[in-house]
Amino acid sequence: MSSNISRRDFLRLAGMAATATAATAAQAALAPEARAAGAVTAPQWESKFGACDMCFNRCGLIARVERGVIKKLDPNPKFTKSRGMLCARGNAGVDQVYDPERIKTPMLRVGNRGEGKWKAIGWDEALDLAASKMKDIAAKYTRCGMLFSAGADTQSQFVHRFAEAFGSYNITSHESLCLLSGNRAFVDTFGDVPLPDVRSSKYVILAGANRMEALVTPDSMDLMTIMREGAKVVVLDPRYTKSAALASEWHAIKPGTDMAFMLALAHVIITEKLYDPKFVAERTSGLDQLAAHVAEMTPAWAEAETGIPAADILRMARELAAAAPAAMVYPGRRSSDYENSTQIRRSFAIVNALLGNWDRPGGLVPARPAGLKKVPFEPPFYDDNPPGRVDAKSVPLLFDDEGSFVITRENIIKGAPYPLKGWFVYKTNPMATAPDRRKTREMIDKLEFMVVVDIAMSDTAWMADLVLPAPSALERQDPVQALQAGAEGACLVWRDPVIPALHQSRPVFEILKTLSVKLGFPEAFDFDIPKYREMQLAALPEAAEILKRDGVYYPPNPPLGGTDGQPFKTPSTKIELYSNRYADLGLDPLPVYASPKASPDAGRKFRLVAGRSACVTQASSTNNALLSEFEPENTLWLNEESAKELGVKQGDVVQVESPAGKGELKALVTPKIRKDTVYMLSGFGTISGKLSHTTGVGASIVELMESRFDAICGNSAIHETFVSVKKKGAA
Ligand SMILES: Nc1nc2c(c(=O)[nH]1)N[C@H]1C(S)=C(S)[C@@H](COP(=O)(O)OP(=O)(O)OC[C@H]3O[C@@H](n4cnc5c(=O)[nH]c(N)nc54)[C@H](O)[C@@H]3O)O[C@H]1N2
Ligand SMILES: Nc1nc2c(c(=O)[nH]1)N[C@H]1C(S)=C(S)[C@@H](COP(=O)(O)OP(=O)(O)OC[C@H]3O[C@@H](n4cnc5c(=O)[nH]c(N)nc54)[C@H](O)[C@@H]3O)O[C@H]1N2
Ligand code: SF4
Ligand SMILES: [Mo]
Repeated sequence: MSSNISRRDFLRLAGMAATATAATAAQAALAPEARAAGAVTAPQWESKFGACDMCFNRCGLIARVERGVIKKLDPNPKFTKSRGMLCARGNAGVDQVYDPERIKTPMLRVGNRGEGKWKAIGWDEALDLAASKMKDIAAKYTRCGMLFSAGADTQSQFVHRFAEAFGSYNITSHESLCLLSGNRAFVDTFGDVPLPDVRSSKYVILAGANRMEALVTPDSMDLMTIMREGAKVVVLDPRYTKSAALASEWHAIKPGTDMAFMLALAHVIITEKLYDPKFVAERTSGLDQLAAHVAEMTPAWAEAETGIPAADILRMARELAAAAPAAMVYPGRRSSDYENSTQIRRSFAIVNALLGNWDRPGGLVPARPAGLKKVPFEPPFYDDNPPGRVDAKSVPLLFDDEGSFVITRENIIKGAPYPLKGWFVYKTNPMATAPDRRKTREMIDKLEFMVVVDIAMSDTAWMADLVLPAPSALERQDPVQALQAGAEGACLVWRDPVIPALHQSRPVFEILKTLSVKLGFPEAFDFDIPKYREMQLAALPEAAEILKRDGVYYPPNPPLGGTDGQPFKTPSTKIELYSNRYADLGLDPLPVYASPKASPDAGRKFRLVAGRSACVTQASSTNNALLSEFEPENTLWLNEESAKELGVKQGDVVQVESPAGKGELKALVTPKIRKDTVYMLSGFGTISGKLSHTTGVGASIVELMESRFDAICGNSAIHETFVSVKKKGAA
């Protein structure tokens, strides 16, 4: 909505930005031989394969490099997972490389925490310091006194490996702020996290997923294609998103009521016997209990909860069932919404199971074989360590390898069950992505040492003791990564530098390898990246050559249906409509619906929800100069009737307040959101002194969000906050 430049202008700007901001960087970037010989002798143009890193989709790309300067990024046509697309953020990847605000050298904090006083230091000093601080913490607080957090990245596996070798169980990632409740739900129902085969689907219900802006490849493009071919896409969202605008049908569902909608679908599907009887009898367990559970959950009942007309719910249930198994309740991705998100997502899984849309075209399909080998490693055992993670046993079904960032943070603040005093952060920015920024700050204040490896001075880096500069994905060599694309199968990508790393940046792999020597466990990193790739590809002898030739490799993809007759990885070996495991743990074995709690405070009338823009990645690409042309600041989406009641006009500055914090930003008065809901984009109102596009611009959504989490798995719950809104200066 805020975009006022065309796609063509944008692509031109992307090229120009590379030329302008790269002028000096170009000198540094030239290979030494080229510099010695004079730039004229360097090849004019080179095309090099890469994989985008502006989000986790890792779309295959071709970098056009002229004399050591990246001029343009294009999609790799052989990378069919993204259907030949490189999105706006992907194009703007050039600016991430040549961003003048990039961290250039290791930086040591010299002022108070968060004050922004830094001293540039050399790598030797930086890594000696990191090693000695980590040693001190291990000696004083055991090895579990260090927390390791790594975001979505091909090299994050090395952070996990390092943490294990170092001896800490405390590892978190972006996942407990993102998708764990959805994963929990599907693992506990299907025994696995299935993938949607959107391409062959005839009917898709998108609930709480905005695929036309929150891009997931190939799903986003496939939704467009199937609609052109006559498939139906239904969107349930309290906001009129771009997905809603493009869909066949949109319902402004009341936030927090999706489970009522799904249980009503199950009611219709069961009472009208629209389910797949053979599939349900042979492959699921608990139909009778489910039937009894949803007996009273009629479309009329769900209408009162969701605001969606009963006749529409009835019709959608019938249409969905008629299209099955080439139909789906889209499983979604981010599910860090509510305290009962695991159960909400279980209701999604259950409707899919009734329809028998498993391992068939157009339904949910199992992950396909990728053929990558794990690189083995036996972590040492330290007998003075505490028995488990700092967040262990905090919720009934924590994922042990991911834990819960929100609960870990709470326990660090409390110092219980044991003190945790050091933090190694790689490529994740919890100061901007974990709900309740003041709590993250409070946690950081308890630490004795914090080191952040990032490309930019994120708000998290801004709080650190030591900041280490990372190269972008266009400047480094990465291991092989397997990506899944529904029925199309897995594909493999890797990265080689398209230009030498700028400034003094060093990949986290090198940082960890050096630290592993200094800390006395060099065997954990007893390889370089080429050797590591070789080990990963041991079972795919032809893959390396094809990766070099095409920039992507497709392993053999067996046809769908391979799991027919096979047990599911659940305790009963069936899809569990009813979960005995949940019953044994004292959890509801079927998703039990309760109306969402009203605001505890009459003054705080609006539920605050989060969501994506196609031109912003999470909370951290907002400082990209090209992308900020599209999203220069965030605004508060406020329904026009609510605005009228509050006396707020288009563009007025409003004050938003919650028990966690407050913020000021301009109002976007719009019919595109429910009266009881407000929305703002994440990634603004930053505090870092080195994010000039976002610091002091708009408001921070994490300043407003309360610290809540899913009761079953500890995933953050970022839609549980009610806020008050008033015009600035109004009483
Ligand atoms: N351009 C872009 N693409 C991305 C990303 C990005 O940052 N930018 N991030 C990637 C990542 S990590 C993820 S996890 C995915 C996230 O992609 P999605 O899973 O699609 O998540 P969101 O964009 O957060 O969309 C959630 C939608 O739910 C709506 N909503 C809020 N409350 C409710 C409710 O109670 N019920 C229903 N039915 N809807 C509700 C919100 O208004 C919002 O539009 O996107 C991925 N793709
Ligand atoms: N308010 C709010 N909170 C959210 C969400 C939301 O929509 N709104 N979404 C949630 C979801 S779904 C997710 S997945 C999480 C994501 O949460 P985060 O993992 O924190 O994601 P980003 O905001 O993308 O932060 C990525 C960090 O990596 C840095 N970076 C980028 N490229 C490189 C590189 O090549 N090397 C290194 N070392 N660093 C690099 C960036 O500068 C940035 O600091 O946030 C969750 N929290
Ligand atoms: S969806 Fe866009 S940002 Fe994400 S990897 Fe693909 S091109 Fe890059
Ligand atoms: Mo995410």
